[in-house]
Amino acid sequence: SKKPVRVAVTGAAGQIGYALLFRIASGEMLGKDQPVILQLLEIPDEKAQNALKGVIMELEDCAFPLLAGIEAHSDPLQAFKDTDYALLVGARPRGPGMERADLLAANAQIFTAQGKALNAVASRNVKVLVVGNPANTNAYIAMKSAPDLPAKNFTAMLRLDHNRAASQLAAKTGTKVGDIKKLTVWGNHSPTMYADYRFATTNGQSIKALINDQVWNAETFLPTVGKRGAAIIAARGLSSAASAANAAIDHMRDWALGSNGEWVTMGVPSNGEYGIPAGIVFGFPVTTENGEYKIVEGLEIDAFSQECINKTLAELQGEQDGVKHLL
Ligand code: NAX
Repeated sequence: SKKPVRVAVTGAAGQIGYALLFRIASGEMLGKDQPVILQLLEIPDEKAQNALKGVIMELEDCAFPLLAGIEAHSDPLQAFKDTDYALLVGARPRGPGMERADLLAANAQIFTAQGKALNAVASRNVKVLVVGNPANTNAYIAMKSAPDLPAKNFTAMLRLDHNRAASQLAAKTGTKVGDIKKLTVWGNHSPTMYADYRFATTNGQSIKALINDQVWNAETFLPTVGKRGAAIIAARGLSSAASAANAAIDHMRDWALGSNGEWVTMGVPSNGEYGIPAGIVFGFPVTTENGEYKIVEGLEIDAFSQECINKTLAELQGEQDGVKHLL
């Protein structure tokens, strides 16, 4: 049987952690033949550490055959030791009265420390997914703080936006979500993201042609996908957790095991594709194979799309400028 791989998860006692860890341990992320060792990180706070102990008791009680070990940590230098995968979920949420700059600074501190720890102790091929918000900018900070690791291995989660868009399109076209291909989401994981179905098909038919309604695209579809997180908070009183965990599983599974030629959306550092300045962590369409992703190139960008991409890029550049002095 395969040698266990190490999977670090931060914010492990949080909502997303609770929806995520059991699925990783059951083999849904890395395959039903891949044993895993979970290296869980929480803040040193006693309440968080106790909650983490409770989650670990439940993981033990699942008796997952693939779960080869569980560790609880409060220090990233221990949690990231030799880790092959790192899911950075824990982040500082915006508190009452907290300014945007304060939020960026608090997260810059967390992701600088975690990037440095990954740089010091993780596997040299560690695959990093940042879920904690602002996800793209946090991934950028971690990447910049880990100069000895490949920059391309730092990614941000746009997959929830991608999956939300797919589900809206399936409903609109009356087709199955599993039949939708060649969908993508450009940009920042925020309401400015641009979910783009111009190339998408369902059962091989062009979704754009089926819908044929640019007003619906601009005034219904994009706002619905962009504000879906807020709609879930309004309905549930809590932010999306199970769907976020599911998206994290999808992102890592496709990266590790391949997308079989299909497009998926990942937030990855640009190499200048589509005029996005190099280094910016941006949602792109990618295909994945043999543990590597490749940005889909050569897509035509029409005027409406360019406007949307410019808007989400400007927001990301603003975030990046806001943390530059901290790196
Ligand atoms: P919770 O507040 O339930 O859990 C976060 C956990 O992280 C807490 O237990 C906290 O103690 C821990 N934590 C905080 N700082 C830490 C640090 N420096 N090291 C280790 N652990 C730390 O939040 P949850 O609902 O689980 O959401 C987690 C993050 O995901 C938030 O930043 C949230 O905004 C973000 N999201 C990102 C999404 C995406 O698509 N990229 C969607 C869902 C979600 O909103």
